[in-house]
Amino acid sequence: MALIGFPKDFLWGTATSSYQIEGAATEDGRGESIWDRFSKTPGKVGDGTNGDVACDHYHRYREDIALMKSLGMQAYRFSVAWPRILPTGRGKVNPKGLDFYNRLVDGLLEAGITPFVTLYHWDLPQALQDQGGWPRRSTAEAFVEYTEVVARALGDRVKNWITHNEPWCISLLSHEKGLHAPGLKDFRLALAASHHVLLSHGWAVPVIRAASPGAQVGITLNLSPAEPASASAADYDAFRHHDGYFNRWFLDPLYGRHYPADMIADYIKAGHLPSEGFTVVQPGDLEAIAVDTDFLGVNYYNRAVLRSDKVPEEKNHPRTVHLAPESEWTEMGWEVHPDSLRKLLTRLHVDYGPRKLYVTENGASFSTPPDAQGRVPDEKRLNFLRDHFLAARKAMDAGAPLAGYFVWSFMDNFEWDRGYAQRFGIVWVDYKTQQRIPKDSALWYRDVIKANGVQVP
Ligand code: PNW
Repeated sequence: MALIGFPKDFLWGTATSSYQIEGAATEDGRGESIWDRFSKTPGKVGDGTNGDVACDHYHRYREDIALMKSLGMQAYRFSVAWPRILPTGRGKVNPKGLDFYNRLVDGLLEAGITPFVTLYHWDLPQALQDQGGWPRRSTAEAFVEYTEVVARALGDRVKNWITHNEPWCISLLSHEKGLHAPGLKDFRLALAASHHVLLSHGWAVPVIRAASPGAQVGITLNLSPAEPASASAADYDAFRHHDGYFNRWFLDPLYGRHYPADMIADYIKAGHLPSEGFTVVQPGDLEAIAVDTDFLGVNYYNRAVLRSDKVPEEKNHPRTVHLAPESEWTEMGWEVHPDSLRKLLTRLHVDYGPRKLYVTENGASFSTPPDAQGRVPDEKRLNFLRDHFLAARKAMDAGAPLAGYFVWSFMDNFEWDRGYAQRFGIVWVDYKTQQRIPKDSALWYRDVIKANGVQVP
């Protein structure tokens, strides 16, 4: 056995988000979020469930922190529920909402765990949705007000901030495809939402810095490393479009370029933008979005292989094809492809040059119930994590400034439109008893953290 080591100050942790774990949906003055509304709309969540109780983390956070500590976690990425802080999105602050995150942060620091706070992981106050939500510019203004409240309350102790989780999901998955709240299917609204999410990031960064001296601030994107299925020009064009749609549309403006011209042309041609172009962009917006950040957060799950033939159910985009029969697939139907993480991190370093990178999410859905002895043998997840850690390590050898890794997720939780059917946790959650059982992958991860490296044969 040999140890593939990581740098001395490399941060190992796990990630969660508020709506997926907290429960206590109507407690202590929390307002309604778009995910409360969406998940209770029949037909939106596969197994008909919602986040009313979830992992009951709102009441069990002390035990959860103790479990993290026992597993040797060095960092924990969680999100703040906007409707706990400002129940109707703007205006009067709900002190009980802030109290919860104050207790959580204090508990983490006492346990020696570094908190990484995501300000927006999808639970928009329903009241703001009723006024138009992210397609409206006023929602970006509201986000900055909310950010200031949270950064002032926690900024003395929290020094790592993520403005948004996955702008592509917030805008396109939710407003174009309609699969996530608010469940709209309108490409123009989706593109307007994407701009206002990025704009709100740009405006929020200086506000966080002012309230939290010495803060490290970044944004998290879900990125889709892609490749053409063949060397044909048509497949290359399918790849170009996919890369523009998922990756460059967000990366280019964040790193000081305009929205990609080839995508604007595609969208005008398809009728998703007016012939004048991306008219929601106002003077000064691109400068705001290109604000200097300390790190880029990367959520990586799978790659895409593109070919140009269109399929009826996906009229808007070239289809993704599965070309590798030898690949393994997770229960989400996602291909296991660790080398694409290496390529992605290397590409980000070369093409965009972020000061630092964090993998803010990476993990796999495999459901492996406890055996008769109460052990949870999730060998597939363990192998998945090991291979991805090693791929990330290779990207670091190629110069990618990766500073830490957050496994998705600390525990099984509410997997959005899939409900509780998909389990991403390294800790098993029994939703009847709320018992937590560290899976084999969690025990293995504890050893990785302790050794600050991965044992390979
Ligand atoms: C991310 N897609 O979501 C989220 O940040 C997590 O909250 C979530 O639990 C995790 O990944 C696992 O799904 C995504 O359709 C959801 O491409 C859907 C997609 C991507 C990311």
